[in-house]
Amino acid sequence: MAQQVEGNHPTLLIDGDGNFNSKFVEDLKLAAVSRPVAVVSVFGVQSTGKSTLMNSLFSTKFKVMDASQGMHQTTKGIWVAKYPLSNPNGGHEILAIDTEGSDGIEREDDTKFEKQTALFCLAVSNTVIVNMMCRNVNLNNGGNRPLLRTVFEVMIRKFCTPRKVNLVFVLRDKNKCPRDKLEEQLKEGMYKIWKEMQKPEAQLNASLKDFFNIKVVALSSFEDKPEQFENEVAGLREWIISISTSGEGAAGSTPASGFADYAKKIWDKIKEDKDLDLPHYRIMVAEIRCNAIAEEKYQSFYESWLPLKEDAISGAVQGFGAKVSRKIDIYLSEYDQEAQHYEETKRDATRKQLIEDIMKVVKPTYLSVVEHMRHQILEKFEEAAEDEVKKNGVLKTHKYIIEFKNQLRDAAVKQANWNQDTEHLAQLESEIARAIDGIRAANEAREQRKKDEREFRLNVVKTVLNAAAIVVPSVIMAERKT
Ligand SMILES: Nc1nc2c(ncn2[C@@H]2O[C@H](COP(=O)(O)OP(=O)(O)O)[C@@H](O)[C@H]2O)c(=O)[nH]1
Ligand SMILES: [Mg+2]
Repeated sequence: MAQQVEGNHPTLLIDGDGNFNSKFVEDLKLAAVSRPVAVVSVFGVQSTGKSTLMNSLFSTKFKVMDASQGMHQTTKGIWVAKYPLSNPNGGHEILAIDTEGSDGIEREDDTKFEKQTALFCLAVSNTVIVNMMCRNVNLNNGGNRPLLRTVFEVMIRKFCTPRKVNLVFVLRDKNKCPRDKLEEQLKEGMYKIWKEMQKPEAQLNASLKDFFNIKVVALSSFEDKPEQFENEVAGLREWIISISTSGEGAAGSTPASGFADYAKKIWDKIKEDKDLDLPHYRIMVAEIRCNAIAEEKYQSFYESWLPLKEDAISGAVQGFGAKVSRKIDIYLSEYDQEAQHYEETKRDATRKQLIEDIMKVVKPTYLSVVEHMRHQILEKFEEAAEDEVKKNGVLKTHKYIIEFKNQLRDAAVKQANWNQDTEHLAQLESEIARAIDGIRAANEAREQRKKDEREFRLNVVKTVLNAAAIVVPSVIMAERKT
């Protein structure tokens, strides 16, 4: 299909017959890229300078019509190229998508591919550029009205919950008509389409703004004022990259390596075209990205937790709870920072899962710390109990329970969803009660023994005395006889 290409050279993503080129990942060397990808695509009527604009914006080499060969379609299908200046140390990989354009005579009777293309671009892009000539803003076809209708319908019918796409209208060949006026006319046209469009029951009151961040810019002519055009494009480039990589319209950033799978899945669904139920891009991407971030944070936590675990297993660690909680906080706040732009419900669910996974690691050690503390307290109690009984005749257990309560507080992991303090306390109380029973039983046995010994001694004395009572008088008698 496509020859080996890289960098700013484009590669075919979907050909004019709707075949998906899975090799585009190799062509663009995307497989190993873990950075998120931001996608900018372009729509519009054929031969209005779309490919020229993308080439100026992203230093790509999409095919441009050679005017000397007559007006004909140059970009068949959907093409993709990498913006070569993506920051290699971070930030986003920027992909530019060029489409063949609408209303070309080549597909006069067939708007199916055009709709499929629109749907595909909306599903995978952070920013969609709608390219049109200033002078055509008010025309039906030149003003992209049929295309816009398609785009809006696709957006409202195929994505059940709103996802925001930056929709940037680029008006070409700036003329004397002020941009504000053009913007007003353009928006009027859009709101009219939106109002007239049949909406699904659930979306009757939906507003255009729920789906799109709409911006309008005008550019000087590339043909007549090339320098001005380049200067304006430089500003536009910075701005488009910024809105595509941050804020609402960027919420769909997916790792470049995962983009291929997603794009393929979307295209397969679009081609099946049964009542399309696209996996919500934002949610799907949030799931992929948040899981990846959570996995990384889990690993980092795990590594930094091991020494603490070793210490805890070999004996109770002073301030165990605070130490663990602090560590967890570090990785959770890193997660929050890195996942902040992704869809909220997925982000929160993944965060909850991350905490649960961390707790699964922490809990056995926490329990062994608690057990260690309980044993120590019990030993302390048993040692002191003997003395206390001797001194006061009573056993005071309260202070041991309080001490254990304080220790439990010290060991508590604040992010944990378990709280078994009551059980731990009950266990210590019953162990102390058992110990008290033991001490009582031992005391009673001792007392009994003493009593028995006393009685025994008394009996011995009595027996001796009795014996003496018999023996002594007979001895006296015998003495008297002698
Ligand atoms: N008037 C005018 N012509 C342009 C502009 N940009 C490109 N063109 C010319 O329009 C023709 C079609 O350009 P191309 O980028 O292939 O259009 P596409 O079919 O929309 O991708 C080429 O001859 C370009 O040189 C522009 O800003 N103004
Ligand atoms: Mg083109």
